[in-house]
Amino acid sequence: MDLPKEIQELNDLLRPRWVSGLWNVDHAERPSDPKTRVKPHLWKWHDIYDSLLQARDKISVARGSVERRVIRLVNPGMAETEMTSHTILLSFQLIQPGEVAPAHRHTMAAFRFILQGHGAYTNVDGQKMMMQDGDLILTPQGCWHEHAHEGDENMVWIDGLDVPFVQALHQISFDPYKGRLPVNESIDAATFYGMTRPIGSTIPQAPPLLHYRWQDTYQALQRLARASGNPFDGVALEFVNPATGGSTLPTMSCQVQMLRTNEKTKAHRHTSTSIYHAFRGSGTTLINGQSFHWQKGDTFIVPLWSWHEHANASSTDEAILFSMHDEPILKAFGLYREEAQAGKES
Ligand code: GTQ
Repeated sequence: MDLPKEIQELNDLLRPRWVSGLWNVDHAERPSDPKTRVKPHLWKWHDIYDSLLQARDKISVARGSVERRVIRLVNPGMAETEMTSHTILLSFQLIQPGEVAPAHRHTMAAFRFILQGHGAYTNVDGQKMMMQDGDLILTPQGCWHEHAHEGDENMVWIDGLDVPFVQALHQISFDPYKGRLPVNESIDAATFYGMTRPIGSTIPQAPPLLHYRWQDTYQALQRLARASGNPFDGVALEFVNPATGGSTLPTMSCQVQMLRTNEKTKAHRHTSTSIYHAFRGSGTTLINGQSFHWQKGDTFIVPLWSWHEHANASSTDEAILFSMHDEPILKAFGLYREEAQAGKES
């Protein structure tokens, strides 16, 4: 900006006092619509999986070296921070038979969505949860967690963490755990599942629900598919925290949706950012007029306030998208807005 001489002189006077005039604010930085550096992008499964395989041969997981064999999805608009969005870091993790990803805890909350393999478990504060593909497993902030693999084939899952949001609040903190994290045999998640507890148990309440099994999720999707759909998302479910009725985690909501054969949704946009993983099937998502074709294993991001609509490409197979959203943060601060595209055929 070319400022008149007297304004420049005034600014020069104020600068060493660590104050600044609001007249210096560029009006372009006050857009009527929210703006973001986050770019729409699609990561192909082959690139992610091959990166994990390359890392499998070169990175071994153990305390003292690398604690997690993790590949992060870097948003092309955020190369310098290597985050997936301004609120969420999405990564893929591979663990080999016999490996233990040592226990630690941190102020970031995490969820895992399991993609392939058998025989590994995550231990969260003593709850040992065997991982099966399609399962969703939560690690709320501050919980000790360790992953270990007792099976005989590689396991791969998605990690979603609220790292950039917690970082923006300057609240990152992290503690390693000394040794192996003990499994609490009395908190058998399979027995409790948040609904029952042994007679005589001294535990004051059922432990938190941290494990959402694919068989339950898929059954619910199939049941909903027979009943109704959502115009923007098809047959869509949000995973719920039964203790609060709210989202899975205070900062992140996890959802799953089925697009039935030939199903095409209507366009909408919202102030939250969404990341989708194609768990089954294939299709196309239109983001602000740009087509993103996805197949099983691909992951793509819809930045905030971007128009988007989904279509299942197949007339024979259903498509299933698992998705993660920063919507709870926006809602907590009264910043959530949603708009349906006007003038489109209903
Ligand atoms: O598995 O505990 O992708 O602590 C990033 C940080 C995974 C994990 C990540 C973590 C983990």
